[in-house]
Amino acid sequence: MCLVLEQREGEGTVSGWLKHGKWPTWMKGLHYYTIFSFIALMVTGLALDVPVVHAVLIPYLRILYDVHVTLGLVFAATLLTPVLVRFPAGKVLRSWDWLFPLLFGAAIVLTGILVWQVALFPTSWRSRAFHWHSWTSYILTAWLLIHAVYKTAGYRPPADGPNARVDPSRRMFLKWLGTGLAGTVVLTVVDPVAILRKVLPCGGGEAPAAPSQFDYFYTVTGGYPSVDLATYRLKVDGLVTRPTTLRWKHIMALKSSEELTDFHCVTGWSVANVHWKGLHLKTLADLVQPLPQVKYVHFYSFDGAYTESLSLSEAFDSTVLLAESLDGKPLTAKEGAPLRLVVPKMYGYKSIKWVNRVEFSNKPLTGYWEARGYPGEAYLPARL
Ligand SMILES: Nc1nc2c(c(=O)[nH]1)N[C@H]1C(S)=C(S)[C@@H](COP(=O)(O)O)O[C@H]1N2
Ligand SMILES: [Mo]
Repeated sequence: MCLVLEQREGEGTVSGWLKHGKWPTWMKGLHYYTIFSFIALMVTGLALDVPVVHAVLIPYLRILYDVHVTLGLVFAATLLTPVLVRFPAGKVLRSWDWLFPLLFGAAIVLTGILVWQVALFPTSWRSRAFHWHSWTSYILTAWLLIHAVYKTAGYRPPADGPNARVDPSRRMFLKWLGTGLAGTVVLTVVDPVAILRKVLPCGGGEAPAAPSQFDYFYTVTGGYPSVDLATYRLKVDGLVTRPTTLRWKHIMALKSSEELTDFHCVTGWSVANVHWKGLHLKTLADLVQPLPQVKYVHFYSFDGAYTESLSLSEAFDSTVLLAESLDGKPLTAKEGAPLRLVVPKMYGYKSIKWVNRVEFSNKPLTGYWEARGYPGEAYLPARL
């Protein structure tokens, strides 16, 4: 009888749940859902972020990306549930238990949105947001682990310490969430780490990254192949009148063009203002004279695994280059030397590195990533 009365006294209120140690089932469920979805977000996030893990999970990256975004959006919604919960007078919760996940959760969600909505925000925001997205996630993970250890050990913080009990009114909750969001915007726009590196003589060791520097180099074969320019050959064949094999000096003698573009990998990182130099596909086509029935251009890499394909009109777009130099320097092996495709209007996976064969064809070819679920037409979403 007594038990029933006590339960009723605190029914539906946070104070009641805590006082009687009885959280309603849905609230408990939500708490565990948030924790497990965060773990799932970390696992899928790591798969997308860490090149070594990335390389192993290649066939699943597309699905992992979709799962990551969906889980992230639901995670964002669960962060907002305290807005809906009634906090009556006398409620008791520990401040850091709320403050920390809210600040960092908000930062993670917001940077995630900046990364995901590639078309809506400037490229420089996207690249910074990508870094902050990982850092805030690692920090929240560390906190989550500490939190879990303390909770399982049954630790109760002293009443007057930094973990003292507080009264998280809805207003306070919104303030914390707002601080997280505002902090993220400041971090993303101002990029204090870059400023610190400039200001502190000892800060960071390496010189600050130039805006167009690539941080990530991808390969699907576990290595970066290299070739001697003296023995390098570019085969241009398929349905053409005059198939040919070009030596490096022939390629260098062809008319070259330059492009200043942003580069976006579908997994979230971007590089702003990349300066490419190379040749147009039209220049190659003029050499070999494709037959009228040609509809596609296929590209092959001497890494032995990667392939890509564009429709003839996509390939002849004036921004598409077979690039031999990046920011005024010849490509390095990691960057795809000596020749890589650059398709600025599409996601990075179209930009195949280490190209040694260009084939004009009337049949479509399923490229490396296309065989693993990525769309063949990889146009970036149009900027609004
Ligand atoms: N041969 C080859 N080309 C490739 C890749 C690869 O793994 N192998 N990765 C692609 C992807 S997914 C991207 S985002 C860009 C990355 O270019 P980077 O390695 O120069 O940063 O190269 C593309 N071209
Ligand atoms: Mo990519």
